[in-house]
Amino acid sequence: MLNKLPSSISALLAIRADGHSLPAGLYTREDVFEADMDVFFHKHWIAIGLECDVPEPGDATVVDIGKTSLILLRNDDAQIRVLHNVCRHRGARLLGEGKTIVSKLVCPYHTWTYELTGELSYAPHMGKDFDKDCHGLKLASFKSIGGLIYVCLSDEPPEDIARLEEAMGPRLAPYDIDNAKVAYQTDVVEEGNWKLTIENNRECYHCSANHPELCVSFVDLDFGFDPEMLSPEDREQADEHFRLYEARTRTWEADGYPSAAIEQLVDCATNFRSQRLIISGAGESQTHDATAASKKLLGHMTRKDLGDTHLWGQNSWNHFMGDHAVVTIVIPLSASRTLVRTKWLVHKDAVEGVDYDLGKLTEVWIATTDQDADLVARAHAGVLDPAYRPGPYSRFSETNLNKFASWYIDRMQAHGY
Ligand code: 3BY
Ligand code: FES
Ligand code: FE
Repeated sequence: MLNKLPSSISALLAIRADGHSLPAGLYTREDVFEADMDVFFHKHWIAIGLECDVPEPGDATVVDIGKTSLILLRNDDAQIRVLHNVCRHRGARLLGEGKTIVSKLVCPYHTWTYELTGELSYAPHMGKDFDKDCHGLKLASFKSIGGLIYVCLSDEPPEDIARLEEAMGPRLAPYDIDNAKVAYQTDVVEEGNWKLTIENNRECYHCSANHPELCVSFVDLDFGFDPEMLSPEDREQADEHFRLYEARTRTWEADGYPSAAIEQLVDCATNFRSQRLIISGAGESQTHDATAASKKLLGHMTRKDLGDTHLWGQNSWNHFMGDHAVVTIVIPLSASRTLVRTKWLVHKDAVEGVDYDLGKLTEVWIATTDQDADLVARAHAGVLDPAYRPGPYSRFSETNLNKFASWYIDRMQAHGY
C-alpha cells in the first residue's frame, strides 16, 4: 500500500534539486507557511515601511506581519519607534490597521494610556503598588537605512544587516528618502505564495511578454550567469549588455555615484542586492516615455541621468530614480495569499498637478504590479496541480531565482527544519 503520510518539511527541503524550482509543498503547505513566517518574518530583518510614512510627530501606522501587529510611529521628539500593538494589561490591540494621528496611545478596552515612547503613563484602579515602569509597550528592534525601516522580531537579530547598512547608507543618501513624500500607495493581494511573488520579481525573463509599459524604460537584467553555458545568441546579448553596463557604471562612479553591483544573496541571513541600473529610452525615469514624472527631483539630486538605484531585499524591491522612487514590500497573508504594498515617493515639496502628474507617476508600476499579480496567481495555481514538477531555471535569465531558492533551503535548514 502507498504511504499517504505527508513528507516532513525537512524531507521536502532535502529533495529540492539545484537549478530547479521548489517542490510543490514548499509553496503550498500550511505547515511550511508557518515555518516560513517563523524563520523569514520573525528571525530575519524585514522591510516594513518608511520614515516618510510617519513624517510628523504623532503620525502612526500599523503594519501586521502574521499574528504580529506593529505600530510604526514618530514620537514627540521626532524619533521613530516601532512598538508592539499589544496592550500590557490584557493584550488588546491598541490601534487598528492603517494610518492615524495620535498624541498618546490609549487602549480602547480599559484605557491604559501609553506615551509615544511606549511608556505607560495611566492605568486606573491598579493599586498603589502597581509599577507602571514595568508595563511599557514592547519595543521591536528596527533600523532605518536611508529612510527604509527594517524590523527584526527576534531577540537575536542577524548581525549581517551591517553590510546592507554600509552599502545602502551612501547609495541612498542623495535621494533623502527620510524626507520624501508618499504620493500614492497601492495594496495588491496576490493569490500566490510569497516565494512565488519574490521569484517573479527576481527575473525579467517574463518582462517582454508581459510588461509592455515597464519595458519602455527597463533593461532586462541578470548578471549571475556563466557565459560558458550560454547559446551563441544569448552570449551575444549578454556581451552587449555587459559592455553597456561597464561603460555607464564607470562614468557614474567617476562622478561620485556608487553604482557597481553589491550583493549578499547566499550564505547569509540578510539577503540583498543593489546596482545602479540603466534606464533605457529617454533614460530618466520609469514612466511611459522614460522622461521624469516630477519636475522637482528627489532630495539632493541634481541630475536626471543617474539611472535607477535598484535594491532587492528578502521581502522588498525598490527603484530610486532622479525624480521619484517606487518602493515595494511583500507581506505573506497565508500560504496562498500575499500582500504587495507599493509606494511612489516624490520630493516632499512636490505638488501634485504642479510638479507632477499622478497618472504619469504611477501608471507604469500600477500596470506592472497588476500584471505580476496575474502571473503569480497562474504560477500558484499550476504549483497546486498534481501534474506540477519542479522545473529548470534558465541559466541566462533566472540565476537569481536559483540563488533565492538555495538560500531559502539553507536558511530553513539553519533553523532546524
Ligand atoms: O526587480 C524588479 O523590480 C524588476 C522589475 C521587473 C522584474 N524585476 C527584475
Ligand atoms: Fe488594554 Fe485592558 S487590555 S487596558
Ligand atoms: Fe514582473
